[in-house]
Amino acid sequence: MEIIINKTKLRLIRGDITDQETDAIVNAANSGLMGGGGVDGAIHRRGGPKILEECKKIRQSEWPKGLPTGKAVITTGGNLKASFVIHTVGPIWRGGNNKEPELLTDAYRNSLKLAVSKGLKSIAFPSISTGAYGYPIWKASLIALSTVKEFLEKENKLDEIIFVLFSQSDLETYKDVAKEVIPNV
Ligand code: AR6
Repeated sequence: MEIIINKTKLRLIRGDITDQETDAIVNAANSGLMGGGGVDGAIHRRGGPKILEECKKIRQSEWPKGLPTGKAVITTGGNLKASFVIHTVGPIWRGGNNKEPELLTDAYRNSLKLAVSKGLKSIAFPSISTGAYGYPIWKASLIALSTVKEFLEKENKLDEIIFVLFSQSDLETYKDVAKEVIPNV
C-alpha cells in the first residue's frame, strides 16, 4: 500500500527491517541500548559490533542512566544497507492508563524529528512496542499512523517513510487502520 501525504510517500509493506535501504531504519530498543531480542536483536546481528560501540558511547556521554521511554538517538548503520539506525524506546503495555499512548507517540515523533534534523530523506519503522512490550497491534498502529500523518502535514522534508511489518496479519491491521486514519486512500 502506498499513500502520498504532503509530498512524502508512505508505504506499508511486509518484510524484515534489516533489509531496508532507507537512509535510516528505526530500532525498537530498550533503555539500556545494549541490544535485545526482536527487531533490536536482528539489527545488532546484521549491523555488526559498530552499532553497539556507538550505543555504549551514547550511554556514557548523553544517557548514563539509560535512554528514557519515548526518546530517540542515532548511530551509524554499521554493515546494514541503511546508513543510520535511530534507536527509540517504546512503552511497555501496562493496560493503557500509564501514558502508553503519549509515550508511543513520542517514540515515533522524536524519531521523525531526529531524522529531519540530520537531513535524512527516508526512514523505515517497525511496529514499535507490539512485540515483547505487548502493545495491542490495533491501538499501536492507530498511534503510529496518526503520528506520522500529523508530522507530515506540518513538514515535507522527507521523501519516504516505510512501515515494515513482520507478519501478514500485522500488515493487514496497519492497512485497515490507514484507511481510517488517512483520508483519500
Ligand atoms: N523486522 C521487522 N519487524 C520485526 C523484526 C524484523 N527483523 N523482528 C521482529 N519484528 P519487538 P518491542 C516485529 O519485540 O515490542 C527487544 O528485546 C515484531 O514481530 O522487536 O518494542 C528490545 O531489546 C513486532 O511486531 O519490539 C526491547 O527489550 C515488532 O517488530 C524490547 O524487545 C516489535 O517487536 C522491545 O519490545
